[in-house]
Amino acid sequence: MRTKAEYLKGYKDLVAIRRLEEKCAELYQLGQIGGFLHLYIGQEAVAVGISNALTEKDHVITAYRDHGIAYTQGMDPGVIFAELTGKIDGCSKGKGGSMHLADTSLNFWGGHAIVGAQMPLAAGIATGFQYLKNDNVIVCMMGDGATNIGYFHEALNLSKVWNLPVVWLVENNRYGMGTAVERASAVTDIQLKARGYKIPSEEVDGMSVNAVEKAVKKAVKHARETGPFFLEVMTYRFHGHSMGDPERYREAEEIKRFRKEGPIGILHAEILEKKYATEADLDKIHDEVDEMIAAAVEFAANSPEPDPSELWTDIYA
Ligand SMILES: Cc1ncc(C[n+]2csc(CCOP(=O)(O)OP(=O)(O)O)c2C)c(N)n1
Ligand SMILES: [Mg+2]
Repeated sequence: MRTKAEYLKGYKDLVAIRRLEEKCAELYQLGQIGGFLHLYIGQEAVAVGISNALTEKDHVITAYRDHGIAYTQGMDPGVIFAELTGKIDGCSKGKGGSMHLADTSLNFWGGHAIVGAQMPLAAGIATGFQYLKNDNVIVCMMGDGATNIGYFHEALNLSKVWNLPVVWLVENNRYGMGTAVERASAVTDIQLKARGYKIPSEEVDGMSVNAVEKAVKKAVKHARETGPFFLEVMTYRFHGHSMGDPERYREAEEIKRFRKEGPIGILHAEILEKKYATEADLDKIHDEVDEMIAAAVEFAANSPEPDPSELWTDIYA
């Protein structure tokens, strides 16, 4: 982000993801969202930074913590809520749900619930791009926990052997479910894992939209021109792993410390310092977002249930 308009758009996107997620928690508690629900609160700057950095040639794939990146890739919040609540106007007519938002017309190849499953898929998509010589790149997001999975090593290895146009992007939020990185990973400086496959890597401040945007731009350029690049984005999730997590594995103090330096507060202060907006202007952005989210929830509420015949459409078996 450079211009005033870009900063304000970035701020609005952060707040929109936050409100969208808060509303999800509410709908879950009301029993309107079934299955699992993994909130993105605290990690918003990663999605905003990634989408800011991408061009129409660039694509994204991720894991199940996918609402934020779906939104920044352009998925309408009404469509997101419809999918989450199992309605016909959802991106997969309500059949995918929270962990499987996807719309390839938005260059978004989806959320994936099997930890690490998106990595071989990303390598395959990148192989397709390379074969078609279309200059496209895919950014494959994953959690820290996913870097201990076999898929990770297979996908990274092949991506370097074939110099595929892929950016491996780890969202290191310090935990995989209730397990801290240092309890699950022999190498806690996760970006070093990429070096084992001769893939260049960098650590990035995931609380800063601009830091993520800058790093992703550089990584995508490398992927387009040379081959894979690896980013370890340091972030933190403010809520539990999924709904109903008793969170016995971390101290309340730790959460408080990260919340104080959260992505929205950081950008809020930066915008005021640059005099790009006043407090009142930023309050107005919050009001606009509240209206947008309320309209989106209403859209989903009014969307019909899928017809039972939909059970047999758009499936493989
Ligand atoms: C192959 C596989 N093993 C285990 C699980 C259960 N599981 C769901 S999320 C998760 C933790 C993953 O943590 P991380 O990759 O750090 O992502 P985060 O939830 O922190 O975003 C596990 C083990 C799964 N979904 N798939
Ligand atoms: Mg994690």
